Amino acid sequence: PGSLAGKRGLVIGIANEHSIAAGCARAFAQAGAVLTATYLNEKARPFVTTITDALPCDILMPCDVQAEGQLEAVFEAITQRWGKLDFVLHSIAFAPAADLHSRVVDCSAQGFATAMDVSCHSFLRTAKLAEPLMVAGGTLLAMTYIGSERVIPHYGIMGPVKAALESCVRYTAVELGPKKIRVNAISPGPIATRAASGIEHFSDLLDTAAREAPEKELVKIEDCGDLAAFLVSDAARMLTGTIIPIDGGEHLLG
Ligand code: 0WD
Repeated sequence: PGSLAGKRGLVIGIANEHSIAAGCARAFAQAGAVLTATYLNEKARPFVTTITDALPCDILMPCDVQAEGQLEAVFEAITQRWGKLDFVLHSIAFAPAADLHSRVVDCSAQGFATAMDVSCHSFLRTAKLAEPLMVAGGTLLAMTYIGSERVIPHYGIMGPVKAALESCVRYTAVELGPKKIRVNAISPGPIATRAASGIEHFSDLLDTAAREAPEKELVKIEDCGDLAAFLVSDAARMLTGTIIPIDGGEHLLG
């Protein structure tokens, strides 16, 4: 049995086979976990089932975190079916294109609120719903990017949003620590996904990473999966409140 044998986890953020969450879901399953997965809407569903059909996935439900009641319905289904939860991966982000492509200075109040709601506050809502199900402790994982700390060209308003997400990881780690609920974030280098394609000149980030990261190689979703599987395993039992870069060392460079 793998290191996640007997564990049950929720994966939010598989959009297609290229999604970081898809790499994580496969790694969780490989290590023996049983999953609940969500898809954004009916249009996305077939791309998600391509992944989940091959995995031990007990529950598959729609979840647009902005749609009233959908996140709650997922947790209700988990409560009915499992009565407990060991880990959650939150791997979603969104900013309206106009705000993403504008200067941070010009971000609209509505665009800012939407980006923060989908990409950050939904993590807090997920944590709150998971808390009562993590009776024997658990792990919450978020997906972030170094644009939180450094000004990365064209990352725009997602930089401040990821900074807020990382801060939420630290605060919730302190708040939930006494219940043995650990909270961490993975910070991958650039990966060509659909979300990434919304960032202008994203291929420049890929080129730079491949050329300049110490390991001279791009991080893959399988690499993120291996790290995620470790983080939700008992082997990471004393690890909480951290932001872990997985980028071949690119974060070390100026
Ligand atoms: O280089 C990258 N790709 C990096 C991504 C580097 C570092 C971090 N990340 C982060 C992203 O910011 C995000 O938090 O990883 C996370 C996962 O993103 P991804 O795997 O790169 O992208 P993708 O496969 O597109 O998955 C993100 C999904 C959305 O996809 P689309 O393409 O439809 O925007 O987030 C989901 C959606 O499936 N999503 C939502 N899910 C529920 N409710 C919502 C929503 N309202 N909005 C977007």
